[in-house]
Amino acid sequence: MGHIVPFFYTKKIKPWKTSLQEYIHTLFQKTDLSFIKIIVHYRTLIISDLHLGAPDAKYTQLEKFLNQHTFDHLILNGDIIDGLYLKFFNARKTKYTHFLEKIIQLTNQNCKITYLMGNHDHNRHKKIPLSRDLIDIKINMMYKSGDKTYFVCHGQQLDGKTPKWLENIGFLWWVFVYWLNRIYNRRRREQRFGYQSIVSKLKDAAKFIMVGSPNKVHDKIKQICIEKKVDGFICGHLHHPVNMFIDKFHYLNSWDWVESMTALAETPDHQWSILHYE
Ligand SMILES: [Mn+2]
Repeated sequence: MGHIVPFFYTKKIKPWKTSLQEYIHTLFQKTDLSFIKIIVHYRTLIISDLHLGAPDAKYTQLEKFLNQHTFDHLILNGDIIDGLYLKFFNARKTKYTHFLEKIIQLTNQNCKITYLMGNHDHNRHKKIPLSRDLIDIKINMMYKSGDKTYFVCHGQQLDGKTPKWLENIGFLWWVFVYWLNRIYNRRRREQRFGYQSIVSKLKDAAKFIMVGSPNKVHDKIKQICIEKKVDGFICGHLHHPVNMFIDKFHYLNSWDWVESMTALAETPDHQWSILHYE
């Protein structure tokens, strides 16, 4: 069966016309329109788990992402610096210091910056050029979004207590896993396969052991919301994106900048969403 061709297509088009059409078509296909920047303005942007200092930190992508948006308030919600990595390997200091300086420069554009300490930050802010005059550094905060109040913290508050020695062994295990993940994915790239994360699967398992099942996590979050008398809970740490309600409590998780490259964003009219770097 042949195709039914509308009568106007059957009309013969002059050869010069078709070649001009083709030329315009290819011109549009070849034109790189990425220079057109669509800048979206947000009231607040929340990013967490950057793990600066570790080899998997996404400096360039994060810098591009921050340039793609404008915002009045940036909340660095913990694990910004991988203190344990720096303690054990003491490397890449210049790279992360330089990057933090760039983040601090945002304050020149009237952007407020809050730094909430995560379990990997380990008081490293004392040794890096972070001025408390420019950046508000604390453990957690209350955040007002319209008529709702959120309790914001990195999320280590959800973990059980871990002894220091276990923390150090765990850290070295993750260094190994990330290394393995890099090698595995380099091979996959060579064979033209897509990215497949060994890390995220093992992280899920580890968080399950450390924090408990998702239901347990939700119970803890609910309990914190009741204790703090808030409407919602915002964290990172669990390396999972979340924008959901646990009963009447709004739970948001910003995921990370090691693998997923995501942020939580609040529009000026207090709508929350998860942004992905592309
Ligand atoms: Mn963490």
